[in-house]
Amino acid sequence: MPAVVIVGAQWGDEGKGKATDLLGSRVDYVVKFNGGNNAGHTVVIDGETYALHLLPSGILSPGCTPVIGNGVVIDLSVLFEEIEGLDARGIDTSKLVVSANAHVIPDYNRTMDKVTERFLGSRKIGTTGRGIGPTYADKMNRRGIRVQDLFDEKILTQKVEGALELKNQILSKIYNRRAVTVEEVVEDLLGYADRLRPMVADTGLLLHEALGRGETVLLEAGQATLLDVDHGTYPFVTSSSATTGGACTGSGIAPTEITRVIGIVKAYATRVGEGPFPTELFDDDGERLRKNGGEFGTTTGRPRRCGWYDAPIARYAARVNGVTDFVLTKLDVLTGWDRIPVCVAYEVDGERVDEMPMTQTDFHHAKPVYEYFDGWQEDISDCRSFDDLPVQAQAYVSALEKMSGARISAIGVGPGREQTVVVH
Ligand code: 2SA
Ligand code: GDP
Ligand code: MG
Repeated sequence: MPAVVIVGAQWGDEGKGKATDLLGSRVDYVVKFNGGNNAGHTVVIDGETYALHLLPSGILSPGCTPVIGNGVVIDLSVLFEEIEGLDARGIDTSKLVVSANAHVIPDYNRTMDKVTERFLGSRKIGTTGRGIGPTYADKMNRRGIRVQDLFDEKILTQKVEGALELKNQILSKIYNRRAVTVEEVVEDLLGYADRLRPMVADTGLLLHEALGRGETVLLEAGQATLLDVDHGTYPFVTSSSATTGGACTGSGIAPTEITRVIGIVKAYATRVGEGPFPTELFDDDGERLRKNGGEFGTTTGRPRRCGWYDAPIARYAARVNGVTDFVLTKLDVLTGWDRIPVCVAYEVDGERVDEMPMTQTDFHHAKPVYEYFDGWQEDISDCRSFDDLPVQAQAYVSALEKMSGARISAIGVGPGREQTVVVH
C-alpha cells in the first residue's frame, strides 16, 4: 500500500486520530496535509490519552516519520509547545519534518479570526479562533508568510510589510484594534527560526523518494468532507481542502500514487460550530449521545451537536473522496437504545431527495427520512470480531455498509487502540 489517505466522512471528530495511530505501526511516513491546530485528535494508548492538534497522529508510532506538509498552516508557538509536551512524556519527536512551503500563522491572524467572528455576530461560522481562516486567506491572496521566509530576515521583513499594509487597515479602521508593527511580527517569528531550521525540508521530494523506494505514506486529513472549503457546507466550513484532492495538493504527492482511501465515519453524526445538520437532535437522545460519546471539542472543549447517522452524507463522502474502505467508529456509543434511526434520504420542500442536495438552501431545508433498526443492550467494547457483535449490531453495520457506498473494513468499539473489530 504505497500512499493511503485517511479522511473524515462527516463533520470531523470521527476518530481519524485513532485510525491513523492504528496504521502508524505499518507505514513509514504519516503526513498532515491540511489545517493546523484547529484539529483535535485524541489517541488512547495503553490507557494513556494524547490530544494532538498540530502534530500528525503518526508521531506516536516510533517507527514512523511524521511530516507537516505544505498544505498546513503552522502556529509556531503551538508547534513547540506540543513537541515539548510529548518529549516530557517520553515520545520521540526528533524525526518530525516540516515543509519549507507550509504557511505560518502570525499572531495578527489569531486576532483577525476572533474579532471577525465577533463582528459577524449571528452570521458567525463558529471557528476555533486559531487564525486558520485569515492565514489561508492570506495564502490565496499571496500575502502569506511561509516557513522558508523565516530563514531570510530581509525577505521576511518584506513579506510582513506586504501583509500588514492591508491587515493594519482592517485591524485599526474596521475592528478598532491596535495596528501591528513590522518589527514586532518579524522579531516574534525570527525567535523560532533556529529551532525550526533542522526540521525543515522539501517534503514533496522527500515523500516522492520514499515512495520510489517502495516505502509507505499515510496522508492524514484534519477536519472532514463536509467541512472542506469546496465540498463542504460552505460557508460553514474550514478554510482548507480536507478531502482526498487536498491530500495531493497539501503534500506534493501525485494522485496516481494513492491506492487506498479510508473514510472514517462515526456510527452517528456530530458537528461543532454553526451550519446545517439535518439529523441534529435537540432532545434527550442528543444529550445521551453527547454524554455516552464524550462529544466535546478536543481543541476548544465546546459541546458537539449530535444526531443520527446520515447515509446520503456518507455516500457523498465516498464519492468525493473515492473512499475504498470505511472505518465505522464509536459503535459502542449506540449500545442501550431500543431502536436506532438512520437517515436514508431527505425530504426537501415536500420532495424526496436521495443524494446530497445541489444547493445550500435545499440542504438547510432538508428533513431526514428515517429507517429504524433494532438496538442491542450488550456491552460490545470487548468484541474483537464481527461474529462477537450482537446480531442487531451486525445488522446495523451491514445496513450502513449497503447505504454508504463502500465496504466497512473495521469497527471501533472503544477509544483504545485494541478496541477495534477488523472485518477485512
Ligand atoms: P476553523 O477554526 O476556521 O477551522 O473553523 C471553521 C469550521 O470548522 C470547524 N472545525 C472543526 N470541527 C470539528 N472538529 C474540529 N477540531 C476540534 C476537535 C474542534 C474543537 O477535534 O474537537 O475542539 O472545538 C474542528 N476544527 C475546525 C469549526 O467548528 C467551524 O465550524
Ligand atoms: P478526530 O478529530 O477525527 O481524530 O476525532 P477526535 O479525536 O476529535 O474525536 C474522537 C473521539 O472519540 C476521541 O476522544 C477518541 O478517543 C474517541 N474514539 C475513537 N474511536 C472510538 C470508538 O470506537 N469508540 C469510542 N467510545 N470512542 C472512540
Ligand atoms: Mg477532532
